[in-house]
Order: sequence, then C-alpha cells, then structure tokens
Amino acid sequence: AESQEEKFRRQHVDSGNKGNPGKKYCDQMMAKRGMTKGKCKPVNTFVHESYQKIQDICHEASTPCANPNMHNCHKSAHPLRITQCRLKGGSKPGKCRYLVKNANKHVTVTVACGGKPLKPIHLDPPK
Ligand code: T3P
Repeated sequence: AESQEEKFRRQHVDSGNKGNPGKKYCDQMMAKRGMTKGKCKPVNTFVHESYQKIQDICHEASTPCANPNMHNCHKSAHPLRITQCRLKGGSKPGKCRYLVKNANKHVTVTVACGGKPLKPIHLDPPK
C-alpha cells in the first residue's frame, strides 16, 4: 500500500517542472498523479522544488497547522515555487478540468510532518 510520504510525493511534488506551466498543466498532472479517479480533487498544490528541499521543511520552524486535523506543521524558511490547481465547474470524474492558479509563484509552504525520520505527509494550505 502507499505510505503517507509516498502519497504526499505523488500529490504535491513536481520537481521537474521549471518555468511557467502551460494552461494544460493541471488537467494533465492531476490525471497523471491519480487525483481524478472516482472524484476530482477540488484543489491541489504542486511544489516545484527538489524533494530534498521539501523534506527539509520538517526540520525548519514549527508553526500551528491551519487545518485543525493536522499536527506537527513546519513552515519553509524560504519561499518555494508552487502551482495551484483549482477544479472548474462542470467537471466529471475521469474528465476533470482545472484552472492553473498562481503558476510558479514563490510562497512560504507549510507541511505536516510524520514518521521517523520526519517526512512531509500533508500540505497545510493557507486559508
Ligand atoms: P493532502 O492532505 O492530501 O495533502 O486541504 C485538503 C487537501 O487539499 C490537502 O491534501 C491539501 C490540498 N490542498 C492543496 O494542495 N492546495 C490548496 O491550496 C488547498 C486549499 C488544498
């Protein structure tokens, strides 16, 4: 079965992508990364940095989690490049259509960490 760390990597890490993603980035990536089966995941953020750099966040400053169901959140010391995918109305599972938002934006990223050694297991999106 997929571990929480593996799920985080599948859903949120896209290290390869450099530069501004095109209009089809989210439609393609959300499908390729398995977030459009059964239902369309409504919002998902990809982080365009090396996994090492994202993993390191777990050893940076602790911060309260915005999501009350999460624990052990840590905030990146430096802004990281992200792209947010937002589901468009009228989408159906298997044919989910997304808006590419905040393409390649530099923002502080907060993750919930777990395991030993600590690894990111959830993205804690800002409100
Ligand atoms: P996960 O817990 O699998 O990392 O907040 C609910 C889920 O949606 C959570 O998934 C994080 C994800 N999400 C983003 O990735 N980006 C966003 O901007 C928002 C609002 C949610």
